[in-house]
Amino acid sequence: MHSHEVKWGTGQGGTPLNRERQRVSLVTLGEAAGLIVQPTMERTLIAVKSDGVQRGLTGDIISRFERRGFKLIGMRLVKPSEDLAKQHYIDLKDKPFYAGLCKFTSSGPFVAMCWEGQNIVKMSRDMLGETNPADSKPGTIRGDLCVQVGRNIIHGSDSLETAKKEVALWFKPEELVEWKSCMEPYQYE
Ligand code: IDP
Ligand code: MG
Repeated sequence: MHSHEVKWGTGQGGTPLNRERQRVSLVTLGEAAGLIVQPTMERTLIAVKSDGVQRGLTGDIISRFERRGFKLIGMRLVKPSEDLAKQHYIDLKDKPFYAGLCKFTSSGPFVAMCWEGQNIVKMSRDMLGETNPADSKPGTIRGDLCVQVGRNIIHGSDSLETAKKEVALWFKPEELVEWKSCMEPYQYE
């Protein structure tokens, strides 16, 4: 809950406790009416690629996102078609490694996940490390768990705009689950 994001009307005076009560009921009303959206909450596509799944690293990767405090709202284990892989990596279509990358991706298995959290697009990219594991710092996923750029085990959307496109590419709206985490008050103030 971000009290500073709630715009007050006039004349709400009274004790701090009363003001807090008013704030809470206004926020609840606003949320119920769909008027208050938490503007900094983001969704991103994180995927354990086939090398990561084959190497048994799916659990470790999920665990890192859970422990960081992000919320899993969609997950699918798939063997992507070559068309889907090509679409996913469309921005790289002119690169010499594009065909091999798409072929490898479509060999599956591939764990596509949608994660939600404040500022998650940038924070998850930081968790991944650099594209080339050789440049990735220890402590990052790629810096801890892999060696070569063509086998860098994980995908993460690189911008909010890309994230929206990629989440829509891998998930139908009904495959994303809206749920309230009981830990939220201990992760966000
Ligand atoms: P990213 O995964 O860190 O966002 P991108 O530049 O979007 O990196 O590249 C997508 C994927 O293509 C990389 O994760 C990697 O698997 C593969 N890739 C990128 N550069 C190379 C390369 O030089 N050789 C082989 N594969 C590459
Ligand atoms: Mg990328």
